[in-house]
Amino acid sequence: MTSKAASFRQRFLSAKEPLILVGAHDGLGAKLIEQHGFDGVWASGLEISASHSVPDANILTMTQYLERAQEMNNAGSIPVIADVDTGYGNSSNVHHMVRQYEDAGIAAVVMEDKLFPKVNSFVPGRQELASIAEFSGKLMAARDARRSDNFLIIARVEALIAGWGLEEALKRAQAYIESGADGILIHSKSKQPDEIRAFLKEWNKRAPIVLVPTTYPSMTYLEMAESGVNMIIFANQALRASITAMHDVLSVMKKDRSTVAIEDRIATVKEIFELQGMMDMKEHEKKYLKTQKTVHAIIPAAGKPNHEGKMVEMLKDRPVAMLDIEGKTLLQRIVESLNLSGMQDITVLAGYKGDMVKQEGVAVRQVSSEGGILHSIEQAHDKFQDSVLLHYGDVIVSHENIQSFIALDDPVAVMVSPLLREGRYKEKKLDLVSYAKPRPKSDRTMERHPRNTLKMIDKTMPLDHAHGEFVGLVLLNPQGVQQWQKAWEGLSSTQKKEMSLNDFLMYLLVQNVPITTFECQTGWAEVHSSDDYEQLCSLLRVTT
Ligand code: SPV
Ligand code: MG
Repeated sequence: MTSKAASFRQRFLSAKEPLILVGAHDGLGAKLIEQHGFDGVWASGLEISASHSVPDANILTMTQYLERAQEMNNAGSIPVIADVDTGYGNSSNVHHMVRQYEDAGIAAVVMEDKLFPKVNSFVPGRQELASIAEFSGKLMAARDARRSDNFLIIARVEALIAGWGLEEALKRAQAYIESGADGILIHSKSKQPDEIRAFLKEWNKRAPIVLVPTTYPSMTYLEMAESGVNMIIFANQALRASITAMHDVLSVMKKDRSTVAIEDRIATVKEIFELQGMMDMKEHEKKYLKTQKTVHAIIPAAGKPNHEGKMVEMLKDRPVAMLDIEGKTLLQRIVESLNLSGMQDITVLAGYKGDMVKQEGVAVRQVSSEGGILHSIEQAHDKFQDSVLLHYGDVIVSHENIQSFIALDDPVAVMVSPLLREGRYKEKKLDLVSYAKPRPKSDRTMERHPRNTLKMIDKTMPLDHAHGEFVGLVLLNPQGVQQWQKAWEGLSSTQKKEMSLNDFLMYLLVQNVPITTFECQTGWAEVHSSDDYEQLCSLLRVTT
């Protein structure tokens, strides 16, 4: 692969039109400059100093300037041309500087013929020039130090800045080219481009030229192109723009004690994430980060209510998940439990009164309220990767239980409550569960969440055949996700539309997919009847 330095050298030396570089002081600035299609980044000494809140006068060390240049270089794929002031000392410092910058992947350096420590060219007063001989020696040291000709060394002539006139500027430029510089940056602080025009005319394209039109912005790109300029540097305009924007929002926030008025003129946090590569990092994590288990939670909450009694009235305008339970909706409580268990990717499938379903921090998908629960789960097909937790929208489970449940690594697991109450059985058709190898009733166990293997799940099972009740949570590990998908693909479209979750779990068993049962004696509740609802409210009233 061609290095940035090699391709920049080629473009700079043969430029038919001037390349345009923009000044920056950090990786973020460099990223924005690249996004806008500029040819390169100018690692500006003025900007880097200003961003440290110190004068542009070699207050910082070479290492500090280099670190920033490297950061800008790493931020993207366009070349970085570094402002290295006077080379940070004499010819020995220059030798060291060139090695460091070249090794860091910087494409070129621009070194100025002032005395160390320099002062920014626009600051009135001391602008001391090195002798031609001394600076030529530094250029020769720079040339000898570079490992490859691709690394460009551009000499910056400060004679016009120091008020030494056109003749001196031309003399210096010629001497520097003869000492091996690859190009000349001729700098001016004049408000009009006249002295630059005069220089360009006399110079007559003898060697590549770089301009920094900070004080003479009226000089057009066309004129610079026709005068044979190879590169233009807009050295500090992006920093100046950001200072103005920051003043603007800071004063509004101070005055209003609020950010409302400025929200629509500032970048979104999402935009920051994009610029800093957060999405790429997440993709990487998915691929390489094996320590953290990713569990996608899916909450089916689309079904039409088939409740009785007072619940009919309560669910007239909202699904069960949006019932208010002591100041928070059931959904909010479910999401809090999931968040506390470390789950962030949560998808709610809303159908019946779906526009009522709103919850911070979750993705709500509108699905049809017709068809079975599996049919709506299918709408979260894209979430069937890594591990998946299906969580009914009408149950609430403590985060301690969820945490222990999702720590399982069995292909398919269901959460079961071993407490079966006859009264409840009579009033509602429970999802009853029986185990393949039930423990004798008297057996003690040291396990907090005893496990078994599912034999049957069915609403019509006689109560004395059952070992527990399905709580409404199913966990699939990556292997279980695949087995689930495979079994699902084998169903006819009518089955897909109508099959209940119980039947599908039984179908998995028939396909030789074992299902683990995971017991939770306490720490869960469902909201089916108005009694359930009132009981849960009073429970939470006591504990919260
Ligand atoms: C810089 O950006 O640091 C420069 C250009 O050297 S100027 O500030 O215009 O001198
Ligand atoms: Mg500078």
